[in-house]
Amino acid sequence: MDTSNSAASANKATLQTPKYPNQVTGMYILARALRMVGITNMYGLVGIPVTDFAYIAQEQGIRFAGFHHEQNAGMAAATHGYLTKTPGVLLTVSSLGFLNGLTATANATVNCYPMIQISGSSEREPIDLGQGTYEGLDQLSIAKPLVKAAYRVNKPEDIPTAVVRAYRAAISGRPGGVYLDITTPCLGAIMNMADAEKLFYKPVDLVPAMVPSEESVKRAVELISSAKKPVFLIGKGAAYAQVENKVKQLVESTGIPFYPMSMAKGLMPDNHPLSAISCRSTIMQQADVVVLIGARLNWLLSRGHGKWNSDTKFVQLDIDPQEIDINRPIAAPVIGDLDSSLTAILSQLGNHKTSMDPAWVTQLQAETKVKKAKLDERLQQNASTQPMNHWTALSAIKPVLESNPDVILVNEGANTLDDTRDAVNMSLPRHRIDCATWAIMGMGMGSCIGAAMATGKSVVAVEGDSAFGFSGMEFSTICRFKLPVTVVIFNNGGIYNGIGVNMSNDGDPAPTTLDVNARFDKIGDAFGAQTYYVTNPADLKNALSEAIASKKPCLIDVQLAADSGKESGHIGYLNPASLQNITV
Ligand code: ADP
Ligand code: TZD
Ligand code: MG
Repeated sequence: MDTSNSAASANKATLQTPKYPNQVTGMYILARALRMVGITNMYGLVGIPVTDFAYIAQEQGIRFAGFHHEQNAGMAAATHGYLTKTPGVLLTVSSLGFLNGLTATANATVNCYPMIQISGSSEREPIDLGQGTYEGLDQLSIAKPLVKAAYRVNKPEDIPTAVVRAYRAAISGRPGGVYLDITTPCLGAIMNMADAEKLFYKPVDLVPAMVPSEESVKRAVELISSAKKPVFLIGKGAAYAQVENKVKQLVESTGIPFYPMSMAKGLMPDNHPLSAISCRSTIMQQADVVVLIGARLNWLLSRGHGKWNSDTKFVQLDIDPQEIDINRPIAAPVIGDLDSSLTAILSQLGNHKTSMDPAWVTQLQAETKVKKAKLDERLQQNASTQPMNHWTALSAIKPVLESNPDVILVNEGANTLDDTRDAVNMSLPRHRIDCATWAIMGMGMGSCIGAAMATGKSVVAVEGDSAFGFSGMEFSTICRFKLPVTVVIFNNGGIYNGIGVNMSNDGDPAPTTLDVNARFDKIGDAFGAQTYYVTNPADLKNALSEAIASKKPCLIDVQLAADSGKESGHIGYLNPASLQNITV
């Protein structure tokens, strides 16, 4: 598209033609610099000024996944970062492409996932003077408040340094999203290959260990060993840090029960005898010492208030000192990377006797048994309901997923999220990826793609029909890349359900209403996937087993009843007080 010649004339560097291979441009330097720090994958959407760069990156051995929308590519990069402990990379064009991607980079920052968003940006002068250039936007200023770090590169000579800085910022300390703004002139600027070669270097110690102080470890160990009713509360920071072996050692050597947050499910198996996953309220009300391992005391834990006992003491293992004391006083903070902190705690704990009351474990185990029986009963009671509800569908899905433990489960929606999380036991670490800290919709297809590409494993997404809509077009990307991803859509015809009533009665759908008769399987057909439309649990079970076994893109449209599901799933209490009775 050529809307003006002013951009090209202002950018003298792009007017010259580089004589490859003696000369190279910023794009080549960027691709090489990314390879030098070990980047193997990039997710994005091309156009002016980054199309050539994506081609060169592919040539240089970076796998490039082209998407339909930048937010989804960003979700893929974030998931890649979370699963591999290396930054995922997102590539966007200027202005709206940048903004579309930035939503995912901001979400990654909130969730402590390492990623780098690289965006082309227009040349500075007309932006700074507000002269109306092609896709002109002061991107760096916009990104800054939403990301962990943001840098702009104006000269090709600076690219390798910028890439290393972005990498270190994304991954050191608390991981997060980093924005790297690369101007069009910089991407097109020409250098002699020989000079460019001198710029590259392999950075040393990219992820240094951060060892906790001895004093903090001593304080924590004394508190843990003096506790009568202790619990280890495990968050996705521990999953990210890949410390499952140390957590297992800690739990099994002390006999202390554990409680996993949603994405920490599977770090220790949900059906482990010391799992207290069903005892959330009891832990809040009765535990005397809670050890937070890579989990924040944020809204997902009532910020330490609500049901929590005001006498409960907290030990908190985290890499970020600013996380301490934010909602409740933390009696024993241990600041360090989890691997170092757990190593130190394990070596000290051996010298201490624990004081745990054995009745605490028996109590939690008895409660777990009762809760499990209730869950089984719920699944049983709904197992043959027609038309299906969420629990009918889950009674079919649960045994299939649990007998395929190495499949990564991606999960979003409201009831679809809450019920799937509660119903499906996980037994391996980093096998559950969901809408996480912000509880956002739209992470689904991107996360499937990121998970499949980062690990090579099979993925199953269990999606609400609304949730799927946010990223559904990327099912085409799943198909183009022939990924072993099965997308299961719970269609209850709406956000929360499909029975909303429009209070003006003008014939328009209600705000929560979508289409309970929609045939999502036909979307899959459009892209050549194996598809299924199922209306009963037996067909769903067969379809899911067959889909997983195929290791090909599959889409299963699960027909639910329109009245299945309630407003906001488990978190309806977060809605402001109702003004009038609405039907939803
Ligand atoms: P959850 O949602 O599962 O409760 P959060 O995202 O709230 O988990 O918390 C994750 C925590 O883990 C963050 O406070 C983050 O600083 C911390 N964290 C991330 N990586 C590490 C690491 N390598 N070592 C120590 N703490 C980490
Ligand atoms: N937009 C974004 C980006 N994130 C959100 N969380 C929402 C809107 C609000 N929202 C929820 O919190 S859950 C949800 C929305 C739109 C969808 C729930 O419907 P669903 O699942 O079809 O995905 P169920 O099974 O019908 O509850
Ligand atoms: Mg729905």
